Amino acid sequence: MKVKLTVIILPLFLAALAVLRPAPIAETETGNLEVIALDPGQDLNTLRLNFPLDPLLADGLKVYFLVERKYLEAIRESGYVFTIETGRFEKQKEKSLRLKADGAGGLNGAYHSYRELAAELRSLAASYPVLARLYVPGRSLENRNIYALKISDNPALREDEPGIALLGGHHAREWISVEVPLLIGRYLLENYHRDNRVRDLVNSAEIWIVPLVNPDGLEYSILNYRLWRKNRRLNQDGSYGVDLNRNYSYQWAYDDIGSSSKPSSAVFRGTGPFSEPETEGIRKLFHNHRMSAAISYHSFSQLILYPWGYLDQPTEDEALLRSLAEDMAGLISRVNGRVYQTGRAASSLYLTNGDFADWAYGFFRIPVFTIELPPVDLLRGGFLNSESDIEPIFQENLPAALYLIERVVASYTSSGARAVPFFRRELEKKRESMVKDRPGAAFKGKESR
Ligand code: 0X9
Ligand code: CA
Ligand code: ZN
Repeated sequence: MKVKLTVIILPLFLAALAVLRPAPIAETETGNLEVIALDPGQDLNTLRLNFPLDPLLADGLKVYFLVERKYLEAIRESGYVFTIETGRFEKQKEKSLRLKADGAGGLNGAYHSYRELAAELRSLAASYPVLARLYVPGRSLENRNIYALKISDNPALREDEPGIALLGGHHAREWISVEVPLLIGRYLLENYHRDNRVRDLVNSAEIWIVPLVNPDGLEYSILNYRLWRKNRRLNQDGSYGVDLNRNYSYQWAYDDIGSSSKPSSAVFRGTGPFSEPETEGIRKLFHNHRMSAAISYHSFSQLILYPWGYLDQPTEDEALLRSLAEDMAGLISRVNGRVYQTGRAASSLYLTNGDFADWAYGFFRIPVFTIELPPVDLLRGGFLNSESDIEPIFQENLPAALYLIERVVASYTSSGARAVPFFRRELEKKRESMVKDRPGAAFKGKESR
């Protein structure tokens, strides 16, 4: 199935932006980048095979990529037609000299910086000690915590309950993807006592809220360069960043279309599977706590994607994954009327290898979805989501997340072998021996048995 990207560009806003001069980008590693827009009728897969391009978005009319300036001539000579749109992407450096990331009305407005997120998670864990416990399954390169808020009854104990992980913030610039899992977590806690459904779900599952997989990248995006995507690894060649959503072990480096071996590429896969401490933290979390389902929030395009991403082939569980995705999309559209298209990840605009979803499904055989949240509100706040997007995007995603948790709980409690979520245990075992993954290191978190 072909998934169409459905971002809607508002012509008015484009006209307003057209008068803005391209902002000079001072940072060494971003100074040589341009944003180009191409007609999607052209062979973009071949283009991406030949040049390191960073896909930014598609709006149904054009596909936008970040690319190093030195490639522009060669791309043109290969027969591709594009326009340069760099001026539309304002840099925040100048503002950041005056404003800090933290605090209301700062550079990131209502969105959470790392520090704000840490404070919020600590406060939730402190306010709901009976229902929530904060874990740190890993630390980033710059030594920030990767937080995992566990929400369940008896949260300090491992109980025989299915785990559901809601992840966000793999990509630095996708700020809304941090807010949605955080707000879902807060909603569960705040409504536990007044909503029977929420109470039942929280009592019968272990819900892991991991809103920010890439804290270093987020801070860089807030303070330096709004469109930063990767983590902040200083690579061999002097460039920065590994794409954390290409650094997972399942089919890592399967080909050079779905990820890049070139460090300066926006989809650089790293020097090896789990070479980055951030993905290693997620790996640990999943190896030390049995997960039965996961959603990885990204932005944007309004899509619900399921594996595979590395190859345009169905998984053995595609029918079930598809029906879950369709059910979730139906629940989402009922809230604000926004349509999220569903489909196999690889059938969408491009292939990926080493992404979280392929790994979590490939290794654990659980239902895993990548949800690409809605596009920017172009009339408010520029290219990226406005502050007023946070609440409606959370609201529309809440029923879908609750539904997935509910389905997982129902399947878990009705199966004889309780560890089996949706898919067969035998396959999971077989897969474990097939997949090259590092053996689980001892968990250094605080959880007691
Ligand atoms: O490229 C990614 O990692 C995800 N898109 S994003 O624009 N948020 O960076 C997509 C991951 C899902 N996999 C595939 N589409 N194959
Ligand atoms: Ca529990
Ligand atoms: Zn993303």
